[in-house]
Amino acid sequence: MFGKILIANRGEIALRIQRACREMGIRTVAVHSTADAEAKYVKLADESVCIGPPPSRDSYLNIPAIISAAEVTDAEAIHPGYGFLSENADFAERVEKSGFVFIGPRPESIRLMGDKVSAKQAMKAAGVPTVPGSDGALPEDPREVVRLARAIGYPVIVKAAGGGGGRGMRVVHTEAALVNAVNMTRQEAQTAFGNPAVYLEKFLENPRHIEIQVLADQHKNALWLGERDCSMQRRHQKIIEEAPAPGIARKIIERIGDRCAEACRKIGYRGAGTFEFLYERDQFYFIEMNTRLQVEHPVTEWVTGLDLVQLQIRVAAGEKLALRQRDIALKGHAIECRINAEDPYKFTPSPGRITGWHPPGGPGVRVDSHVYSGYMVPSNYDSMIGKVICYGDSREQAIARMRIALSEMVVEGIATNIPLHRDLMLDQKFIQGGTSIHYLEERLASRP
Ligand code: MV4
Repeated sequence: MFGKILIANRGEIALRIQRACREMGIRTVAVHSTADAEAKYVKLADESVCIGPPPSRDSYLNIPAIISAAEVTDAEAIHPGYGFLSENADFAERVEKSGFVFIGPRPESIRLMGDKVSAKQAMKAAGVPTVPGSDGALPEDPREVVRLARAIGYPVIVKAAGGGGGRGMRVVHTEAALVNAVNMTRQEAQTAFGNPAVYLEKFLENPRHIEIQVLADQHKNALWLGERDCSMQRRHQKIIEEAPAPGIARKIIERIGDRCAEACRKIGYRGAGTFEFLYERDQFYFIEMNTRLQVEHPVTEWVTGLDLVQLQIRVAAGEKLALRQRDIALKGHAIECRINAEDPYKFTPSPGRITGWHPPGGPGVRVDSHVYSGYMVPSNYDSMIGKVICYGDSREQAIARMRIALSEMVVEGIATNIPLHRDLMLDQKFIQGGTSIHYLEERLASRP
């Protein structure tokens, strides 16, 4: 096992990774920007290195500075967390070329999944059901594009191969609008991603967003660790996630989960990963794969009883998975509310000093956060200041505990979205379960 790991991230996930390392007897190196110099998780690490000024591109995205920090501290491995460099294949490659272990997939897997066209083709070939659409990138000839869209049937969606997570896509309802939409998306894709390749899919009007967690070792063993329902989102930012997904037959999910694990074996995947699906009318359609640990991993941890970060570290060190698929059983229900420093209904960011921090507690409550009374929320990074995760034997109990947790929670000095979460925990449609990806935005739009 590693003796020392460098954590190439900040905030709650830097603290989460640190805790896993500490439990495993691994020393930790925190890297931080000048904006995070006084953060408690930086002081809690065994060592820390300042890697640059506040802007991410000069610090948390500064590859040479991070590799130098690993060299001067004699770290053996680098955990990238989520966001920042976590899905940057060039970073993973440079980490390994410099003699460190990248705690994540092989660079080739990151590259394969980073291109949404090659990701979809690989997963389709590996037996994962995908959204009907163009088989690969669109040809130049507009007549062929028109033919393809007719075969798929309107509405269609044009997506950039270099996009993902909601960037670089356009819905097209009629043939008259098609060619212009394809050209516009191509141009934007060239500018934003340096890759003009685009593809077509049938546009699903009212799906849910369900994802499957996987974990693979370097010896061709792969497991799927249940699913998460991440449909409660606004502008591609998830705010509530839960496991398991309410109202979906276990048989259907098990078939998809087994396909995901098998696909991991086929492509020689290693580490943790997430298969993203749209779910509509009892059917799963693969859209993208994330090759990192996700923000919402705690809901999976709670219903499986596993520590995903420790498992990531173990498989990165070359250990064989000690678990078999039959050892994985989902128990109970977990819900996560992301707590953001923002206006709860206008969504404008609210950085500044937290003057009072009173997190909830009690049975079935977990709070993953790096903040404290007196903490300054910097304006340079995203607005998430923590996550409240509640567990129950049933979904009803998890919701009831979340209501209590949110009623106890007080954050002073800045605005947070806690009032929105309190509303949602009383929302009849949410309580019923199974709302689509559009539900939150529609509800916010119709607020008096
Ligand atoms: C779609 C779709 C409907 N049909 N693809 C948005 C983010 C990216 N991961 C894929 N996205 C979508 N792809 C087809 N064929 C609707 C979305 C979508 C969405 C997906 C997941 C979570 C939130 C979303 C919000 C708006 C649109």
